[in-house]
Amino acid sequence: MKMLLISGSPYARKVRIILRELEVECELNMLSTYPPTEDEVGCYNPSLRIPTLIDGKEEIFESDLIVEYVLETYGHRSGAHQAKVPFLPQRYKQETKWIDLKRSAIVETLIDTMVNAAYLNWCGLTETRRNLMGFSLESRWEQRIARCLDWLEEQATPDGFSPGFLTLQDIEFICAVEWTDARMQYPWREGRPTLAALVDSFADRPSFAESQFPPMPDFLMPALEEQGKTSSG
Ligand SMILES: N[C@@H](CCC(=O)N[C@@H](CS)C(=O)NCC(=O)O)C(=O)O
Repeated sequence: MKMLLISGSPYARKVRIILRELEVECELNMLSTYPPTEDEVGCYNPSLRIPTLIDGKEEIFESDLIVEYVLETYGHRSGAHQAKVPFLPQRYKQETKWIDLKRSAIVETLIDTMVNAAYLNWCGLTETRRNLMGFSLESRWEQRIARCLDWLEEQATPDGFSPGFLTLQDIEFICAVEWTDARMQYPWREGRPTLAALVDSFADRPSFAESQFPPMPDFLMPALEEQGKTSSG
């Protein structure tokens, strides 16, 4: 099995963490250029995005589908149960199905919005004018990010969203906020002590420690400084 990815992708990192938790061998094919080219990814994934997983004849894309595939195919691996806080190799627990799925959905909205906000900023667009419907995209996104984080703060415990286990929702959330720490200066910890404690509680776990995001590339540093100025007013 091999996966096409870049080391700075929050979508790829969650798959990496799950593979590591399940002790599934996978060749990590780190792409050296960004964005992925037609030649590298186009023959596997029409969206031209990573992560893309190739397992024999099966080519899987979209990180959530990759997660489903990995859990269905390799979720029974015993390694998953050996840790003190075991990884729960399923998308949700039956008794908390809808809340688990809603948490995953909100975390996905959170990371998509944060990535869009960062990309807009890296285009030099720190303030767009109101659109034809009368609202500005970035203030709507800012509002959404804050509301999603506040909603998650109410749901979290310092030991995870379902204490006693490492769940998919914990992994998805940690990948989302640690990406923002590495790529934009968004103060998500402020006023959200439970989420901060949750992230810190898993920091030393090998699957997280080994897949940390690399530092911001030099060519994005000016944008990061600009973001810092904007968020501190
Ligand atoms: N919904 C997709 C998002 C994947 C995604 O946006 N990947 C980024 C890297 S973090 C990418 O490949 N971007 C290239 C592009 O937008 O052309 C997933 O969950 O896999």
